Amino acid sequence: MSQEIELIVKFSIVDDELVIEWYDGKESRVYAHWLRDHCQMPTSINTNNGQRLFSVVDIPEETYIEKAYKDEKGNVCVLFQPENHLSVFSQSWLRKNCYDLNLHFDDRSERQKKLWQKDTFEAGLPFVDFESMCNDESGKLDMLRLIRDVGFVVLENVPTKEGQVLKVISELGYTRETNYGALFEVRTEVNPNNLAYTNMGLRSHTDNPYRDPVPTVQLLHCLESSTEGGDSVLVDGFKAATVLRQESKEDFDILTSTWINFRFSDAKTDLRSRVPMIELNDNNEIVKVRYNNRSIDTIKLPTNKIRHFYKAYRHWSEIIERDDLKIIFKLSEGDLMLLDNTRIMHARTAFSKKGKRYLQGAYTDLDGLYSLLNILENRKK
Ligand code: NM2
Ligand code: OGA
Ligand code: ZN
Repeated sequence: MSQEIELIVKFSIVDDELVIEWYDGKESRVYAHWLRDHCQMPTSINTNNGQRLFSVVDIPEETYIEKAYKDEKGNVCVLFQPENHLSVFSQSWLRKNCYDLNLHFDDRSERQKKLWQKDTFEAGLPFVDFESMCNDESGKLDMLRLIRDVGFVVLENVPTKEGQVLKVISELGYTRETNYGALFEVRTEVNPNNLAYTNMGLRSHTDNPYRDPVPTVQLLHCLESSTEGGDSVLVDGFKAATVLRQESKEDFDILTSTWINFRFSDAKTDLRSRVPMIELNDNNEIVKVRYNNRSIDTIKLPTNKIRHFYKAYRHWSEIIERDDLKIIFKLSEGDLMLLDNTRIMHARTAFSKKGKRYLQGAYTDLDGLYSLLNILENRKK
């Protein structure tokens, strides 16, 4: 007898549901329309690519299960009327997919993350060697898992020559080109269009909140570093948001429900967005933070909301700057930092005019990186 047959002890039809008793005492109740919609037969899904061939409106509204039985292989066969449509489900498919046993897939919410603060990294930052990331599947896997779980990673020993940010992206996904170019140079400029291109300190921020959708991963590669100052600062924005929620649910609710405008403009560009600073999913879990004090556009709110908003906004900005949440370190020449720009806020301290600080930056997106991560993780199974 195969393993398949042992998963389901018994099943029966009760009203519009298939009721399944599992080997471990659990019970599932599966609604007829859902079961019909998830039919795995070649008439329902393309056998090569797994894509569904019909729409939910093609399923008769009056669909019901006429009978259900096990075939000789232990598969569960379900006959749907009025279509007279037979679907065959393997027991393992049902176990893996029954909606009352399985949480939906999620790689973005706070629930999936290892939230951190300063003391989390007392033993050292998450470093991965550049060569092992390029040449070794397990190096890539380590790096992608760190981005998913911790939200950042520092690649070490990246050659200090130009264009390495694009080389790293080509190993992982696709470049997200913006008005700043496919690649941008972060160094002091005369008359810059962005304060990043000065020697000023930059407070903790996420990049490009004025762009909708935002670039979800930022890369910064340090090619030269001989100035005083210019230290890097990182804060886990999801952790900071949970602190805000603990300290004042009211302030948290204001920032998740108030949409504000961000803007960036120069001679060639006028980017605008209207978004909340903290974004939740349908389960009220944090999925995105956006913050950049330099790029918040005029705040326009109803009169009765403005004071509450400012109280919450000040509270949030104060939490982001707390020392116990921040890590501070200096990127060395050859270090390349990758950040989840929907979660991690970054900052830098001001630096001296003496010496040289030269970084190259670029953006990519989490969807491409997570796709590769899923492929590599599936290979391990
Ligand atoms: N740069 C470095 O999002 C921002 O405006 C921060 C971005 C100019 C691409 C700086
Ligand atoms: C940026 C930025 C940080 C740095 O370019 O977006 O925040 O260390 N730079 O210069
Ligand atoms: Zn930045």
